[in-house]
Amino acid sequence: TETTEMKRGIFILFEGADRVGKSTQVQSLFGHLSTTLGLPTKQLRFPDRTTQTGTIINSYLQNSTQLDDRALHLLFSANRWESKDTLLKHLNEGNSLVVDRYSYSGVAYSAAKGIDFDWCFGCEKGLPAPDLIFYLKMDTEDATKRGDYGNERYEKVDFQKKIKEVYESKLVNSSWNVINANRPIEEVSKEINEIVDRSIKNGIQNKPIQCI
Ligand code: Z5A
Ligand code: MG
Repeated sequence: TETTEMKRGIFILFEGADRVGKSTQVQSLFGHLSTTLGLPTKQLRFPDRTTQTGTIINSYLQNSTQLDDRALHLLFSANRWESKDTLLKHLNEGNSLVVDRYSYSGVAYSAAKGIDFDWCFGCEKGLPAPDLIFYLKMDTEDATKRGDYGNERYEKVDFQKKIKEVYESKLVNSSWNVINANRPIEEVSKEINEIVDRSIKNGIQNKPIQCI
């Protein structure tokens, strides 16, 4: 039937500034999809620090490499482009993807440094687009109080406020799911699981994969 032909995995993305709980919620949703719903699911994160571009990015983030801001932006973007075929293959083979950061992190962090927004966004055009985006939202000050804050290059309050500003004024739109992230982990997960369950019930997996 037509429904069977359309069957593919769904691409779910988590975005937001530092320490809002993205990685925590990625893991929780992965459990919900794979165990509770029994769907074949994979977990991915960007930057993928295991590739050649990822190695340079990692060294930059740990403050050990100096790089031109635009060159860095292109590396982050290339890090996504080199995974494009894998992303599409997984989705077309029926694997759902729960992804920790993607194009919007790339644009938010670079535009927050003052690089032209459209130039930043242009590099992402043509990449596979997520079916569902969760934007985890909370006050910067509260996020900075969370565990491990302050070890990497970008973990400075003023810069984090600029990132939040770019997300909320230029990236988040009515198709995104804005989640109050300043609540207990289980409460946040429950809201996310409900949105995902409802989206699957409404046939989100039957739409063709879009491009950014
Ligand atoms: N970057 C970029 O510039 N350009 C790009 O294109 C991309 C990324 C893709 C590395 O990212 C950096 O790369 C990042 C953006 C930039 N900037 N910096 N720095 P990363 O994804 O590797 O960053 P991370 O190290 O995983 O941290 P994070 O993403 O900022 O954190 P998080 O994933 O949002 O939060 P978490 O690890 O789930 O939780 C943080 C802590 O809070 C932890 O102790 C949790 O146990 C706790 N937590 C989580 N949820 C809660 C709730 N609900 N209540 C209380 N405590 C909680
Ligand atoms: Mg994380």
